[in-house]
Amino acid sequence: MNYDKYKVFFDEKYSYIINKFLDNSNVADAIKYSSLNSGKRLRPYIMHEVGCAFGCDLKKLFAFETAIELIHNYSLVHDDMPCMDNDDYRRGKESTHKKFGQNIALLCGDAMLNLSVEILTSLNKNTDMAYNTAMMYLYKMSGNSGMIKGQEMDLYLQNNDVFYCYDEYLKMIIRKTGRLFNAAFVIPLILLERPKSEIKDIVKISNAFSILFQIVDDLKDKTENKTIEKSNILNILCEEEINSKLKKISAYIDYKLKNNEFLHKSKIGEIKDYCLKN
Ligand code: GRG
Repeated sequence: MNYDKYKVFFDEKYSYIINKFLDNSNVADAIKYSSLNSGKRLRPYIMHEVGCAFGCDLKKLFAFETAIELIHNYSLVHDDMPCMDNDDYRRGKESTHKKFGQNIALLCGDAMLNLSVEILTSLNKNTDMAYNTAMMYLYKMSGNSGMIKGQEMDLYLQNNDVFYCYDEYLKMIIRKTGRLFNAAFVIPLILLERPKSEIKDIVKISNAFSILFQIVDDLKDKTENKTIEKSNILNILCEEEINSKLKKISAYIDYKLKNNEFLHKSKIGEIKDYCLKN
């Protein structure tokens, strides 16, 4: 399925499922406001594409596609709050705490994380060990040793006068941005109980993808005249060096995809090119 078709397909099902779980409340309204009808849906699309390439059960996988997007959305709601990045706008509209207040935004993020578990445990009944392992992987990647660790590293770098080089940047990015992409790439293989060697190879592609994605995102801060934060790559390398890194990472991803028995015909290369251009 191409990206535009997938987005329509995903948004329709995602919205239906989320609405089914929500009551009438401010927190429910904040969840709808922050997670429906917006966002690029890259993580679920990657998961779907990898799942299709490897022959995954798409019904089981869809629960994970929904869960990963909810986790991503919760992280953005919390990331925008004054105690974190303090952003007033997200996806072209007021950020959730600006619209609903900090207390509701905090609860909205917490509720989205919980909702992701509720959805995973109720959409698919009679699940097997592989399903449980995939769930464990998802929450390890998003949790304290994964995405949250990356955010903590980012905060430390922002708030302390420490030497900050490209290697430190990579360590932080691989966690903050990369762990959720790891989950998007790897979960279909866990569900299919593919061998560890294959998973290791996908993690390499996924790490390279995350670095490319985050570097492009950092560069946008300059073109959009936003404050360049201390942990932005623009504070570490000059633009010429950054562009040369991007070229190398992109070529590496192309090489790895070309040589992967399952992914060589997938749309992952197109998603990477889309990220480079947008
Ligand atoms: C638990 C208090 C608390 C906070 C969690 C972990 C965390 C805060 C935030 C990390 C999230 C973050 C800002 C990651 C950076 C990755 C990034 C550039 C996200 C934007 O992703 P896109 O471009 O967003 O895919 P859309 O809007 O398209 O979904």
